[in-house]
Amino acid sequence: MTRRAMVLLGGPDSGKTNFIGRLWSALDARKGALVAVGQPDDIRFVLDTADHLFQGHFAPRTQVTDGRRDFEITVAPAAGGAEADILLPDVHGELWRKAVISSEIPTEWMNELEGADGALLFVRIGSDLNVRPLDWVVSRALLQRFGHNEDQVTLPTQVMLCEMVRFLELSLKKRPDGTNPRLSLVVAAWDAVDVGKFAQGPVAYIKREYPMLAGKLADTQKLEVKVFGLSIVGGDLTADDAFRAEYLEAGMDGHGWVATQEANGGWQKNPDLTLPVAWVLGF
Ligand SMILES: Nc1nc2c(ncn2[C@@H]2O[C@H](COP(=O)(O)OP(=O)(O)O)[C@@H](O)[C@H]2O)c(=O)[nH]1
Ligand SMILES: [Mg+2]
Repeated sequence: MTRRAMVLLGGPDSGKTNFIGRLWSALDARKGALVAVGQPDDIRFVLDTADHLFQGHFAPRTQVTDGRRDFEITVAPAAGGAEADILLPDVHGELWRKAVISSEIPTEWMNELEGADGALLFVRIGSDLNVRPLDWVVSRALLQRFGHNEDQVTLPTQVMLCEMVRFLELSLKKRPDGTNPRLSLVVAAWDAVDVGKFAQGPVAYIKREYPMLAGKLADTQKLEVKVFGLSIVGGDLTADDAFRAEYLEAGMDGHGWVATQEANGGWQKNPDLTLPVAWVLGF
C-alpha cells in the first residue's frame, strides 16, 4: 500500500482540529470522494472532537502543552482504486508560529515535512488571533530584531503564512507520478461570509486580506495550489442559536460543506468534506 503523508498547518485558532474531527465523521460516513478503510488505531482526540460537534459545540482550542497529535488512517477513493495510508499531524498552531519566528523547525517535523507530498494550509474567517497585515519590510526587521525573544513578537498572520509556504516549497517531495506536491489552501468558517463575499469566493478573500500570501502562491513554481472554502457544520454553533437548534434536531450528517470553484468560475457548496484531502492525494 502507498503511504501518503500530508501535513496540516496554519496558525493557532485557524480551524485545524475541528476539521480533523469532522473529516473523520465524513470518511466514516462513506458518502464522499474518499472513504475510510477500517478503523484507525488511536484516534481518541479525533473522537473527542467529533463528540463535541455531535453535541452542538465546536471543539475547544487545543492546549499548547498537547503539542502534536497525529490522525493516521487508511483511505480509498469511493469510486474504487488503490488504498493509501494518510498521516495528518495536528501540530498546535502556536508551535508553528514559534518555528516561523525562530526560523527553526524541530527535526521531528522536518522529517514529517520531507516525507509528505502534500499539505493543507488553514486560515480562518473572524479569528481573534488573526494579526492584521503589517508592512513586510517592517515585519522582517521585527523578526530579526526580536528573533530570539519569540513571545514578544506579534507576528502578522500573513507573514507567518508566507513563511509556512516557504517551508513547504523547500521540503515537500514530488508526488508519486513526478508532479509537484499539492497544497489545499482552506479558508475555514466560510459560513461566516455574506452572500456577496461567498459569490466572490475564497480566492478573492485571500487576495484582499492576505495580498502577500496571494502573490506568493501565484508565483510558486514548486506547488500546485487549490483554494477551498470550508464550513465544518454549515453554520456557527457559537453565535447562531437558531442554526444550532436546527442542527441539533437534524444531526451532523448532511451538515457542513466545502466551497469549490466550478468550471464557469462560480462558487458552489459541496457536501463532500473530504474534497480538500482527496484533491491533495489526486483521488
Ligand atoms: N463558524 C465557524 N466557526 C468555526 C469553523 N471551524 C472552526 N471554527 C471556529 O474556530 C475555532 C478554532 O477552531 P480549532 O479547530 O480549535 O482551530 P485550531 O487551533 O487551528 O485547531 C473554533 O472554536 C470555532 O469557534 C467553521 O466551520 N465555522
Ligand atoms: Mg487545534
